[in-house]
Amino acid sequence: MKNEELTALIHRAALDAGFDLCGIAPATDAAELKHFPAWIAAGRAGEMKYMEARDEQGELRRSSLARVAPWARSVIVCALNYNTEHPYSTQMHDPNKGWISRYAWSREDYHDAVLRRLKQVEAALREEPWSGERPRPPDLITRSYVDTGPIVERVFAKYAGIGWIGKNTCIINQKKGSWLFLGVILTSLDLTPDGSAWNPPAPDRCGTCTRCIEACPTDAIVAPYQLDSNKCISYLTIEKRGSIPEDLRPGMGRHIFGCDICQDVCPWNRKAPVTTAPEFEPRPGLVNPALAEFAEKLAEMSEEEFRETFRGSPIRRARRSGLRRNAAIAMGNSGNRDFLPILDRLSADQDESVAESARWAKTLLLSSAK
Ligand code: B12
Ligand code: SF4
Ligand code: SF4
Repeated sequence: MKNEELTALIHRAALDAGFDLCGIAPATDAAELKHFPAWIAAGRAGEMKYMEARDEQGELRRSSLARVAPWARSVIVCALNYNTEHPYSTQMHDPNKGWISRYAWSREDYHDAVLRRLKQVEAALREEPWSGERPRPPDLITRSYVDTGPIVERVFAKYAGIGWIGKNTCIINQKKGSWLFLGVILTSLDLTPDGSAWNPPAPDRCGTCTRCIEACPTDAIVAPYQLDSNKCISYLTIEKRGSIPEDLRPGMGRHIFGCDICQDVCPWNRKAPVTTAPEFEPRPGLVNPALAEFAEKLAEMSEEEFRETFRGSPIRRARRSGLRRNAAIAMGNSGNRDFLPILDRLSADQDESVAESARWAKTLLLSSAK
């Protein structure tokens, strides 16, 4: 089998597995990776210590694939559309309701949904192309990752032709928009990098647009293509443990988990197609949930009930404590004094980050004009 045939087989396997896009990048360190050490040095990763993992020589693992996986020759990048037919956060203005990020509505955690499909492509690559004429290389290595590898996935997605890196730092595809999850397969095979008619590499199509930068309520996009996690609502509501810095709370609006604003306002998402993957159909109660109900339900749940209710959901990452803290802040930002009684109760909560956030929210509501 010729190299082009191998590439075609991978594309076909990716489509069969249900991916929307697939491309192949060389496993070389692209220029964009040079920004990574500076990003870490500036503290942009906040408390996400896993981003700072270093090798024995003390080098950041994610800054060089050539160093961390010298055996890898190619990176197969696959993308899965998770968009469903529901309005954008920027269209929802009910002060009684909060926002959970589009990607987290799903019935199955995206890590599992993407990894399952990657394993299918990996199996096809390990089994199908080889015959007596072209026996499988005995030292063939393949490794699938969704977030978990020492890789800045978006850089390889760019060189695989999946899309360009937008000023909001997301991978955007000209036809599919940016509601895409990424997954990568590293392989020791020297595959022909992409550029097929199916998926040609795309130039940067942000042009003079700066909508995402202007729309970000916490100014987290500190410069085009540069995001400071410490300020990003996605980081604050999902990754940050304990209290959220007070100066950032007003900008969080009514976000309970994640944030979609810099993608909602992107012109390339105006006509984004919807997914065909059934696991991304929203779970009941997660699209624009009523804040009081959401907070009450969480308050009544034990930790075990929480784990059970959200089994297989990305929501679990924020933990029950984080979600309750976020809901309290969201109620404060709602401007709706009907939330005062529930905030009163939460102010005496055993969980100090919930109690403290509720007290902050109460003060904010009481100080705002009626
Ligand atoms: C840590 C992380 C986060 C952090 C930090 C985000 C960030 N922008 O770095 C937080 C928690 C904030 C986050 C939020 C989100 N995330 Co996230 N996240 C990751 C993770 C695990 C690592 C990202 C990383 O390495 N960041 C480090 C920075 C330096 O890299 P980068 O932003 O990609 O930046 C590169 C380019 O911008 C480049 N660059 C290009 N041109 C230029 C020009 C200049 C001048 C400069 C300086 C740099 C530069 O330099 C960087 C590389 O060194 C990846 C999975 C993975 N392993 O890659 C998912 C990932 C990026 N996240 C994803 C998603 C879906 C989200 C959210 C949409 C979730 C949500 N709705 O809340 C938001 C989007 C926020 C946003 N605008 O980025 C998807 C993105 C898919 C896509 N279409 O792009 C990924 C790929 C997960 C996946 N497997 O699908 N995430
Ligand atoms: S996800 Fe939200 S907070 Fe983070 S950069 Fe985008 S708009 Fe800003
Ligand atoms: S909103 Fe504009 S600048 Fe931002 S990513 Fe989309 S096209 Fe690029």
